[in-house]
Amino acid sequence: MAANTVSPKVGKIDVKRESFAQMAQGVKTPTDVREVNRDLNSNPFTLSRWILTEMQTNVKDKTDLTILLNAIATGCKVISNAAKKAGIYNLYGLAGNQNASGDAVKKLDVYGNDVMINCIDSCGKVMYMASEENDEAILVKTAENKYLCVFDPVDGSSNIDANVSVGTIFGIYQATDPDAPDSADLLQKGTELVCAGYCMYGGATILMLTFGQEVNGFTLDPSLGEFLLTHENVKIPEKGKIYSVNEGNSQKWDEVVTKYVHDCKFGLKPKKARYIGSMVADVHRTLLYGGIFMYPGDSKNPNGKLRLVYELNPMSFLCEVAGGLATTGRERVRDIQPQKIHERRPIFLGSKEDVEKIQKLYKELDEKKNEK
Ligand code: AHM
Ligand code: MG
Repeated sequence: MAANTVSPKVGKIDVKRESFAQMAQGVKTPTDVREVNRDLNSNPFTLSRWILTEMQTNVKDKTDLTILLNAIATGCKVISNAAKKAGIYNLYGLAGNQNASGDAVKKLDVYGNDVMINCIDSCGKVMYMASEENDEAILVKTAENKYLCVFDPVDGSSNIDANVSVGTIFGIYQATDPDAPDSADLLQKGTELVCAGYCMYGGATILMLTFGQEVNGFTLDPSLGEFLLTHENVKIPEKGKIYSVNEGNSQKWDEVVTKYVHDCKFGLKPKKARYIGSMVADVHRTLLYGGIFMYPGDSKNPNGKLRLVYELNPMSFLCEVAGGLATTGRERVRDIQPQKIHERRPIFLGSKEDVEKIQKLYKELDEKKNEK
């Protein structure tokens, strides 16, 4: 120690390091900040285990759906790995082209799309897929015509270069006639979804999934390479304290959205504003904390920005199963008959009471217009 140097004062907390084995036995840190879940360590509830259990109780065709879901989960793990290393392996930035919706495509979009297509293709149970990144339906000639998959491989990609959370959104439909393959089966209503989910690549990688009975969430344990059940039977609060919308578009909003957002800010109980600009992250927060996520139509884009088939329908399914609502303002999202793979619709999604309020405002506006 250098001469005249005074040692820093040592606080009262005696820091001890416990081994993983001690943690697994439930030994607490001196400050009791770390709760150890012994069940999780000694009896891990992996995604595969959960799928098989879920299938035993709720779903008939458990083998093929398990194979397909494992393929999707593998794709999500690979994309998660790439997202974490994007800065190192030159996956930031533009790929140099536009997708079917006219968005600039990022390198991670292209990589994520290849991963999802290859993983789903390899499972042999899906003859048709639709991706945000492909203009047309994707045909796997060698596969069985059992299921159809719709997905946005890397949603929120404008955020990628800033290391903000992005995610994969997916939905699974059943083929209407296995003996008569038809890409039109990709355009089934959201009410026909067999399964939907998203995987969020954030501080942790979390996969949220539903077959229609419950919404459950699984966090990727990087040391095991397995998704473990962490969010059981998620229920969205009846009413929330958060509103989430891109207010940069407010000049173009209609009177209903303008009034609703004004009420969120200046009502008796003002709400907090939170907007990430990654639908997966904004919806994930809405599912857990409640409130409303909106991407409304406006005077420039009457149908908003988000795509019905592979973004809105899967998210609406998850939200409804969790006890919330998802509407365009005038109709339930999942009741819409899609006409095209890439069509857009406005969306208001979240806590029941919050979404009902905007439905009521649209109803009142339409009744007033009809009276005239
Ligand atoms: P993308 O599919 O091209 O990534 O666009 C979808 C994203 C959503 O994740 C997000 O809710 C929305 O675009 C944000 O749009 P904006 O930047 O206009 O607020
Ligand atoms: Mg998207």
